[in-house]
Amino acid sequence: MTTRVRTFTIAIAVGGALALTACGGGGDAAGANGNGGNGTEDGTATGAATVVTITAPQGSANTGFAETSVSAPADTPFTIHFVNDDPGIPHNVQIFEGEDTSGEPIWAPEGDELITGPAEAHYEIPPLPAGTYTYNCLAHPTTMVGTLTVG
Ligand SMILES: [Cu+2]
Repeated sequence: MTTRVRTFTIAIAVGGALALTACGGGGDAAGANGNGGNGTEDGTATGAATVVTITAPQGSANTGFAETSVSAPADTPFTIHFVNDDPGIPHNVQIFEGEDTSGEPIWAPEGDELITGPAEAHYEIPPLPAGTYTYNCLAHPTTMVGTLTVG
């Protein structure tokens, strides 16, 4: 009879505490699935890669990127998903430290490659220290420009 009392106690605990889910009996499968969702949320927050989308809309040579400011985590590799929605016009994204874009970019696509819309590219950016950066398009550096905040 003492065993039954303990079983009840465990069932209540499973309902309220995620830690005990793994130890629960097969009868609690539905509850375990529900709790699994919470674990996924935690994993996404810490383990998934950051993807930053930067879009060149039609006419962006004159009007600029759709996103004039983006952010990324410090000291962590991230991906820029560059979407060129400008038919027949080549664009890209390159990154400069600080606000001065007169020198060499700290990151640019291999071979300074431009992609002609409609097209997409995934740029793998290495870890950057916290700070403010500027991105622009090699072909239209004064009109297509934005701020990347890393931190
Ligand atoms: Cu451009």
